[in-house]
Amino acid sequence: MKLIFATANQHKAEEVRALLGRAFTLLTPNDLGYTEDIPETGNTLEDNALEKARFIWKKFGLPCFSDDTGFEVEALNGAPGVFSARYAGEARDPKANMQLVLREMEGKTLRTARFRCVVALIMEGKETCFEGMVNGSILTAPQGEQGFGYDPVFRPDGYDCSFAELDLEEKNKISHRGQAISKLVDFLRQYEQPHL
Ligand code: ITT
Repeated sequence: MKLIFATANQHKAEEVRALLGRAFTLLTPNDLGYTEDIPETGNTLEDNALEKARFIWKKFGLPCFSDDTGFEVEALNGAPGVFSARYAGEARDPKANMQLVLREMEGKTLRTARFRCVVALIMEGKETCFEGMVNGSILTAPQGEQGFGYDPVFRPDGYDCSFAELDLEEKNKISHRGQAISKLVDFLRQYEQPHL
């Protein structure tokens, strides 16, 4: 099955490709020659995920899904949340975003944090959303080189390392995105061609 993943983030695409396996051919807008921004102007992850999926669906008319993810820190009242990509400004610099969150967390003892991910699918014109979430805590300094975004400062519950110290398969097993994509795959089973 051919699916478009409405993202400009190649790290997300790499994680999702590993999760979907061979039953799906995953294309990104970039693979189809579209290199401009995909609008995301909503105030919730759900709104943004739907906006991105609708935009790409209208452009290409192929089955399509998107992913909107927020890093939610309890002591910051859920920030950066839906503003995770541009927390430190319109440059959308992941390192600057992470450093800003760390500065705002200086001296705070409440370290609870989570990633929440909403995947929006448009299939035969019908919209469906899937959610994944992973609880953990925010570290006081970055650790590890793998992953992307806020991974170096997030320690998932039950682990003594950051997301950036796990390899892609290990992160996928427990991550917000891994959970949401696993629900997407279950849902897509109904569209599989029966084997004769
Ligand atoms: P697309 O909208 O093109 O998919 P994006 O990077 O803008 O890509 P989001 O709007 O979902 O993605 O923004 C989420 C922000 O949170 C962004 O800065 C990412 O770097 C970060 N992020 C997303 N998923 C993450 C993950 O699994 N681990 C760490 N940081 C993540």
